[in-house]
Amino acid sequence: MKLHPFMILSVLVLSPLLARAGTPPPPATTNLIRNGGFELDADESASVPGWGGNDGKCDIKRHADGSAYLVVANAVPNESAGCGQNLELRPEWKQLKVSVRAKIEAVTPGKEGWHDCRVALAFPLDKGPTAYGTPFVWKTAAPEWTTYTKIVDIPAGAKSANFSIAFFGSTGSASFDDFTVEALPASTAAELGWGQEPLERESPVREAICLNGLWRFAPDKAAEKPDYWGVIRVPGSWTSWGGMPGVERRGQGWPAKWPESFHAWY
Ligand SMILES: [Ca+2]
Repeated sequence: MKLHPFMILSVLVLSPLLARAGTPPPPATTNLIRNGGFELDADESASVPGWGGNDGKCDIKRHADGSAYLVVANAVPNESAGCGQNLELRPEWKQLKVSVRAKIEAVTPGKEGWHDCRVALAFPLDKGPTAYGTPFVWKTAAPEWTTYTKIVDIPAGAKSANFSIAFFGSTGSASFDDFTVEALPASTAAELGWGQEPLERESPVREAICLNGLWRFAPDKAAEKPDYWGVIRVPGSWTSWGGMPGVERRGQGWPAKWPESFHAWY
């Protein structure tokens, strides 16, 4: 895709202008979710420690080996069931690697496209509407225990992430265990981001994909110079304008300063 500079203006306008401060990232393998294995105080009825929003439709059950897992079930059409957890984000985190082991016994979707079983992920923003990075959606049963993993971009300016494991406006029953979330700093994110943008099925005939993320990017000589390709965030700025995110990795031989007339490849 070849873009003229004026096309970038629309990206600039849509993006929150928040600078990123620097603090050391935690080890990449740290699970940021509290009680993601559902083992804490698992025998306390109607309580899932670390998880809020439980309205009695979340329960703890046991595998054959005695370890605990979460069951979410809703039998009333047009109602919802689930529990959630809020995660504070650090400015240097670029992406979240979300993983869960799940067994979806039954799902009957509701009227709206989001009325299904899902691990929902919302990023409330100070400026603009809440951004969504929903990692996993089930509209039909998947009755074998399966580990699902996805890498989700953190929108610029997001200070927290709200996770929900839920049936929204739908009925069914599902089991979950080993819920983990790891933060990926910029260097790791640049290696893992391509082609893993969240894909959401809105109906049997309609899917939506968010193209925000890390893109390969090069000034105008990309075709004849393979090493010229770098990495940029979308949305983002070619320059450091307004402190907003932009170039993650420069290509070899890029000019120190952009020329007045400038074309680029994404
Ligand atoms: Ca467990």
